[in-house]
Amino acid sequence: MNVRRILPVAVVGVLALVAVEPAAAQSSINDELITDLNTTLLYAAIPIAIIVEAILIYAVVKFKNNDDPKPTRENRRLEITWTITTAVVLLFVGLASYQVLAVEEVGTPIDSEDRIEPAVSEDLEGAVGPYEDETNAVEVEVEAYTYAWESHYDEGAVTARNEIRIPANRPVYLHIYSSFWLHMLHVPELGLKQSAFVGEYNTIKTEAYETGSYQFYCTQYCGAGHSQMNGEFIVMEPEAYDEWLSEQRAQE
Ligand SMILES: [Cu+2]
Repeated sequence: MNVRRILPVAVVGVLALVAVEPAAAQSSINDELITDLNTTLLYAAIPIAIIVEAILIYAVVKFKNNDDPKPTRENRRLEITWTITTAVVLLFVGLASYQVLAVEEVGTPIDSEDRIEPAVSEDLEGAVGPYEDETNAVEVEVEAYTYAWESHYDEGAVTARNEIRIPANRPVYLHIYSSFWLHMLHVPELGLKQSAFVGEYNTIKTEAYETGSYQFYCTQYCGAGHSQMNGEFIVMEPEAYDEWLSEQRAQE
């Protein structure tokens, strides 16, 4: 067996894997960014893994009956090659990751002059409002306490328990905080995760593509009632959301 025979097999294996990859529908921009990065890194990792394994198997087979092994002497060309190759791989991983981490839906929205004041009900720092040109943006306050969640809409005019509702296809800012020690909001299917601190808002941004009901829960162990800290994250049609909100407003 030699490298010339192993390499074509490796290449065909990678291509086959790429071909059978199903085109998954993404539920939110956050989920899309994270899944795409994962796929990109996987496609870089698979050929590297196959090449390394192929060289290993080749060496095992070729040198298995060597009764008089000689130590490898200094090989400058080989050392330069693997140093540069590793640097290129790490640079690729770093750049690909940075491009996603720098996006505010995965990183954190940062306050700037072209944003409006956040619509929040508590007198706390840290909340970041939508951009001036995001006229259809929605802001929801998410409050964690021991042991449940409350979502507040319209600066506290409407409140719901263990349920968070947002419209699809509109920018959404979730201002998360805790009224009693540390908790963490996690909506796995939408790629959302952020700590709920006491005395400070943490804003995360999303835009959901698929209407439906997703589970959310506390992912920071917080005490005896931790397992009850879950609820429904509901993505609604924009018109249905507006209707629901005005109905709630009329009731309260
Ligand atoms: Cu918890």
